[in-house]
Amino acid sequence: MNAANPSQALEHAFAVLRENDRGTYTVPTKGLYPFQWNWDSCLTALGLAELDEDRAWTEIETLFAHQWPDGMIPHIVFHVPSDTYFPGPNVWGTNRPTPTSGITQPAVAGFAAKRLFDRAKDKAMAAARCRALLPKIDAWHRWFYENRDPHGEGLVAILHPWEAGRDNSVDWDEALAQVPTTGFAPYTRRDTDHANPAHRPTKAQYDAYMWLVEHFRALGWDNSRLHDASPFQVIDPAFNAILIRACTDLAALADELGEAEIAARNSAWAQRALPALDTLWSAESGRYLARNRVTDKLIDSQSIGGLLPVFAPIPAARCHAIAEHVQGLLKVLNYIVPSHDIGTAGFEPQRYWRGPVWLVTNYMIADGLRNASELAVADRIARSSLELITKSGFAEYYDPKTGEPLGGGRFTWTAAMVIEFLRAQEAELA
Ligand code: 9WN
Repeated sequence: MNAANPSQALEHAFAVLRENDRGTYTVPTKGLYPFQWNWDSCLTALGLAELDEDRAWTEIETLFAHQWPDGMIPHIVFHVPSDTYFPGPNVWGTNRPTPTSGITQPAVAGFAAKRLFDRAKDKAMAAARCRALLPKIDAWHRWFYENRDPHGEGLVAILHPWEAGRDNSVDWDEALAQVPTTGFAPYTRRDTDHANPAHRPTKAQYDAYMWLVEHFRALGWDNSRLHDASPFQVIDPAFNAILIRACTDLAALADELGEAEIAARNSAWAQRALPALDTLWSAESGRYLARNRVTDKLIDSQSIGGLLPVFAPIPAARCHAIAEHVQGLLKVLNYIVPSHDIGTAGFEPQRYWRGPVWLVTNYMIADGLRNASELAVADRIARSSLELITKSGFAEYYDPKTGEPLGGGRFTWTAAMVIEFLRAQEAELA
């Protein structure tokens, strides 16, 4: 379904959200992803708010109703059974009242809650909903720093590529090579029934994903043990930057609502993490690099993970370098921002997180650039995003050279981001 003009695009985006709405949560797309995903839901709430503010808060509340006793928010909540996705609840074996996965995802909830609150037409309702959510989001942030930064360096590690939300990024290749790929139960993938296998992660990557799941399950999903027991511990600059932004936003929100302790704690986490994040900056690459915590080595990969930190309050000079880098990509690509730089090792324009464009990462980069007053580049990213849906509809992701739609169709967070980009465009014209 293509969208020729802004009002049509908005109607199409609302239709996709309605279609994927399951009452108290949304699915990313039917078939390929039939459950609730963590960061999809939080970003989708921004689009839902344009339809119904109450429903937008419910999206985040439903996710947080499945918080683990230790504070973790799982990356998938399996609300109702479905056999169209693998791995399902039995493989995870987390023993939760409503089954969930056992790993987490980027911590966008704090950012989303603040944005919803700032824009709320019904401020009294927004304040009440936020007051209930604040301690839960705060507990999740604490969980990150306690369990994923056990040695107190200010940066948290992901223990599974799915946690980053950029499943098969080139960033993980080196660390994933250290994960065994034998000794787990035979399995049948379901993703390749719904999307072109040539555009999805490889079998070798899935084998390592499954080894890690079985390893953590054998440790009883005890988060106090998983970090040190994992052969895969990677410090992703994007993941850390999103957490820093969430802590910063939660601190501001808590302050506004008179929750001084939560405000002080989250502000302190962000202040401690920012200089630590800066140690990942590479002047040569003009971006941040991931670090393999097991080997203590920086990972030389030219991915979008190194540009996404602009979403956090990083120094202006770093924002400017990232803006110039993104601008430069337009000389070699029709659509920005690719998940991996064209012309560098590992780039594949159609394979999942190894080259294609996603509207959610575009949104976070554009938001950060806007905050840093890099308006021209932010606008250019928004334009590219809207050109993509005009040409190719509401796909999961797009080829940065041709704009071809890839992966799942009628995708929820793509629709939500279109609503966001159109909203910003309208505000500028007003
Ligand atoms: C694993 C739902 C999710 C997104 C991720 C994206 C993809 C899942 C998968 O789909 O991951 O979590 O099975 O491919 O990489 O970012 O949240 O849209």
